[in-house]
Amino acid sequence: MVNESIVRAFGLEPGAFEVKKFGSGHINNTFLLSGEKGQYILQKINTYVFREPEVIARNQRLAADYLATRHPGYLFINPIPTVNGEELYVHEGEYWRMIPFIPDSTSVDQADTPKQAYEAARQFGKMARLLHGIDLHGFRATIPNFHNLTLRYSAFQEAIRQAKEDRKQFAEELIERFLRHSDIAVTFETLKTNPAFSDRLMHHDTKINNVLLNKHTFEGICVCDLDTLMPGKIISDLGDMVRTYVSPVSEEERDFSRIEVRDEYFEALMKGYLSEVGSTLSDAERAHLFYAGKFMIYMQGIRFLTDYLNGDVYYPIKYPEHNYNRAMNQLTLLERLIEKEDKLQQVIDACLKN
Ligand code: ADP
Ligand code: GN1
Ligand code: MG
Repeated sequence: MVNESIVRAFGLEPGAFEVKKFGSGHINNTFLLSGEKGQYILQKINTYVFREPEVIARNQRLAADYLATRHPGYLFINPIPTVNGEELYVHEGEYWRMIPFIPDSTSVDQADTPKQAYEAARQFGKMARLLHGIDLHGFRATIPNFHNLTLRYSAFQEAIRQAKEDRKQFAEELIERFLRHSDIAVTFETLKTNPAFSDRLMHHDTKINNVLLNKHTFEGICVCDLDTLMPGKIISDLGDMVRTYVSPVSEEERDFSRIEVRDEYFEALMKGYLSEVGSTLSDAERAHLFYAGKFMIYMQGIRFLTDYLNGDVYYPIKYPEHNYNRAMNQLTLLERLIEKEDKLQQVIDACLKN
C-alpha cells in the first residue's frame, strides 16, 4: 500500500508500524501509521489537483512561523521533515508528507450535535482570528481560482456547451434550476473587487472532519487538512460550514426529502465562528454572513454538476449519476436555506450584537 522507502525517508522503521487507509476525503490519499513508537499520518498529495505541492508547504511554513512568534501556545500542525530536512518526499514522481497524529483526537464526518458544530466553528474562527493581519505577500494559491465563483460559473457554462447530449438532456432541468440562482454569482463579482472585502488567510475546506476533537469530551483541539490554506474571503470558510453542518444528511444523500436546515446548528456554528472572528469583520463582511452559505452551496453544486457534464473527471464516483445526485442534493440544500433567510438573518444579527 505504501512503499517502505517512503516511511524510511521520514526517519521511521516501516516494520514497526501497521499502515491503514484513513479518512474520507475526495482528494488526497491518507494513511495512519500505528506502532509502539506512536502514530503518524502519512499523505500522498493529489498532484492533479495541487499542481505545485511546494506551494502548500510554503504557505504552511509562513503561517507556522507567524503563529510561533505571535501566538506560541496555539496548536498548528507542522509537518515532520524527512531525514534530509525537507517538508515533502518525492517518490517516483509522487509527493508525500508526514504529520504527527494528535493524541486523543478524533473527527466526525457529520455534525451530530449543535455543540460539535459550535466547537468546530470556533476552531476555524480561532485560526482565522490569530492569522488576521498576517502579511499575505509570500502566500500563493495552492489551487489557483479555487473559490472564484465567477470562473466556476464560466466553467459550468462551458460544460453545458461541451457536454455529451445524453448527459445534457438528463440534467436539463437541474441546469435550469441552477441558472435561476445566478444572482449568487453576480453578487460575488461585486465582492471580489470591494476593498472592504479584503483577502484573509482562509482554510477553504471547513468540513467538520477537518477539525480534530477530543475523543472523550468532543471539545475542539485544532484544525487539520491545511492544503488549501491560502488568501481568500471570509465567505469561503463560513459558507462551507453552513454547507456541511446544518443538514442532518451529507452531500452524498440521495433521498433529497431528508435535506433540511437545522436552525440550532446554524446558530451554533455562527456563535462559535463569530465569537472568534466577529471583532475583525468589516461592515461589508458583516453584511454578507448569510450570503456565505448561499455562495458555498451554490459553488459546490455547480462544481458537482460541471463534473457530471464533463464526464466525472474530478470527483471520484461510485455510480454513473453520482455527481448529478450530489448537485441535486446541493441545490435542494440551497433552496431550503433561502426559504429561511429572514429567520436566519435574525440569528446572525443576534450573534453580532453579543
Ligand atoms: P483528506 O484530504 O483525506 O480530507 P485530511 O488531512 O483531512 O485528508 O485527513 C483525513 C482525516 O485524518 C481527518 O479527517 C482527520 O480525522 C484525520 N487527521 C488528519 N490529520 C490528523 C492529525 N494530525 N492527527 C489526527 N488525525 C488527523
Ligand atoms: C473536496 O478532499 P475533500 O473531500 O476534503 C474538495 C472541496 C469540496 C469537497 C466536497 C481540493 O474536499 O473543495 O468542498 O471535496 N477539495 C478540493 O466534498 O477540490
Ligand atoms: Mg480532510
